[in-house]
Amino acid sequence: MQLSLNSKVKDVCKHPLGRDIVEKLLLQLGKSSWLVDNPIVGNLSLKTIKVIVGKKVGPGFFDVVLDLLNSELDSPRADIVSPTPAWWKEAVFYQVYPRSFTDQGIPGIIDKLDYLQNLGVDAIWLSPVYDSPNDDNGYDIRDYYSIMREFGTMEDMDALISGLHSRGMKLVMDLVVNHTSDEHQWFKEALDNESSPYRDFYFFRKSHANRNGHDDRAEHDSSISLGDKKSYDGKPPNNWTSFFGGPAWNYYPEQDIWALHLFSKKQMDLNWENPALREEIYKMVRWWLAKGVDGFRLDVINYISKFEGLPDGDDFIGQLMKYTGVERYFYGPRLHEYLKELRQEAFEPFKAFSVGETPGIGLRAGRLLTDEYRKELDLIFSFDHLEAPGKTRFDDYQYDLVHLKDHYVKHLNFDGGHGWHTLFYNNHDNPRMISKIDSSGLYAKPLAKLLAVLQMTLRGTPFIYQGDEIGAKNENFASMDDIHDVESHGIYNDYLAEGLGPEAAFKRILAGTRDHARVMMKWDEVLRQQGVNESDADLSVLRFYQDIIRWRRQTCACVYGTLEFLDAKTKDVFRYKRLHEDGNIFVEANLGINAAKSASQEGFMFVIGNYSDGFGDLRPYEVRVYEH
Ligand code: ISL
Repeated sequence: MQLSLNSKVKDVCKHPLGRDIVEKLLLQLGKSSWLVDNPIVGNLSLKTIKVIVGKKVGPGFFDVVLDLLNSELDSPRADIVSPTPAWWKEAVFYQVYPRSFTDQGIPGIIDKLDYLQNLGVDAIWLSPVYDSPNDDNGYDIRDYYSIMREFGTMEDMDALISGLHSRGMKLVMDLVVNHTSDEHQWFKEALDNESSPYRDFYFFRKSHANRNGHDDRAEHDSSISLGDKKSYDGKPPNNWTSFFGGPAWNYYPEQDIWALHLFSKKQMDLNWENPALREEIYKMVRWWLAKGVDGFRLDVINYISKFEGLPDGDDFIGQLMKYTGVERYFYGPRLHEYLKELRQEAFEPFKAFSVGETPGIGLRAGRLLTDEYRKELDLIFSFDHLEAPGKTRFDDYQYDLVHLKDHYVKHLNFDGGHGWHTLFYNNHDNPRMISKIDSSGLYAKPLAKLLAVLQMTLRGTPFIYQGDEIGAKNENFASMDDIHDVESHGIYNDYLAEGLGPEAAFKRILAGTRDHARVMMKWDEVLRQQGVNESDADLSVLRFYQDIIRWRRQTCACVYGTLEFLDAKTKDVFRYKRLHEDGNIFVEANLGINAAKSASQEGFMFVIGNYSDGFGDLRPYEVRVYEH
């Protein structure tokens, strides 16, 4: 059904994307869903709501939202099915960030394959190792077909693939196809020659002639010299902003043209509307798969379809989401079509695996991307569980695990068996989760083990990020000089431009910088944790990870068992069962530091926990796993 201003709030809530957006808003505002689900509000028309909130949200808001909702006509299936078995549902993945896993590039990773195998890992997701000028640590690819020199050679890559395969492990590479480096041959040719066939591989646009008023972002853009600013009329083609600070458009004075970059100024967005570009991408994916790669993690893959004409973003949404324009591409009108095509043309012939990185995608849209019958992606990474309601990554606050529990209760059974989930707490883009929960570090060890248990026993595929297995924490960076990430510096400059003092701006960067997760892997700590003479009662985090992964492997309930939450409404304690014909498990976890009553279940025997024994009240962040 097409929605219009005559539609009612309840119609919007019935729409999958509409419901996702409403829920996201309610979460941000800390309000209960009763606010929209009660019949009085539910029966109000959007026209009436517009009269009530119109001033606050501005004139274009409703049109923009309706445009977005009307671009999605499908709904997830309502029936319940049993999940089909797949290797990637059973596997434990481990993300390697090659710049800091070792300082030896790909040969360094090969040296650590035995370590990973001993840990119990089945597959690695390798962040980009392609040739790149490294403006964004390899997420700015210059040549998809060659390896970054400092990481090694194509022969090293082949050796990595065979080293993994000979150990029965798999390799998932990073696929960055929303953008390329501005040093990619396609972009260079496209910029230099207006009639190049590559011109339409990107978004080149003239200044927006009709934009009203003077856009002072141009004056603040220090990358453009004063002389150039004369020819540059201060009007980028639209008002979108970049995730890495400043406008999402780069101006090329010699050609008097702008090009779109949602990320850094050197990461130019690709135009997926162009079939020739899509064919180049599919060809490249097939080339890697033919080499033996087992699948891909698809970088910001939900951004590849932009609304036609690249219309301005809504200012109110921009303020709310911190980035202007996102609603014009985070769930674009041709996204499903492109994903189906990519799967069919490149993944399907190799039975390859895909996990999409999909920032901003909610529960229902997530199903439309991953439900098996839709033949799009196998899995997605969404990030709603990584921050508490109303908080962003750059807020300095204490993360409450009750949010995590609420998130899981809502999400993990929602796919009715048609889809599957990813279970992760860290990656190369986020500060360390255990530091967000407890900045004192006092509970780092029990917390690291608690997260390991949740990750290995909930319904979904675990993705360990390098360092999780030794309980890695945030770093004590002293100033911006210690920070290398292009995102942190871009956002820091935005903060200064907004009037924040250098100290306050640094404090925010310190809370959210991606560098916490990008420092060198602490191999001395690995050695220590491997070697310490410890009692079973106080295993190192590393030994605990090994144990729980090994146990997961032999416990079918952990993978395919049905998931049943107990006491879902009880705060502070998280209890669930996984039920399977080969045996059941029961997990209980104290989500805070106050003692909590244990409610062990009849017939279940204690298997593993993060304290010395499984008796009495639950201690701070204690988790216990039982079997029956
Ligand atoms: O969308 C965001 C904020 O809402 C960003 O956090 C965004 O999700 C994230 O930065 C996207 O990450 C991926 O693409 C980037 C790269 O820098 C990251 O390392 C990568 O994981 C651009 O390729």
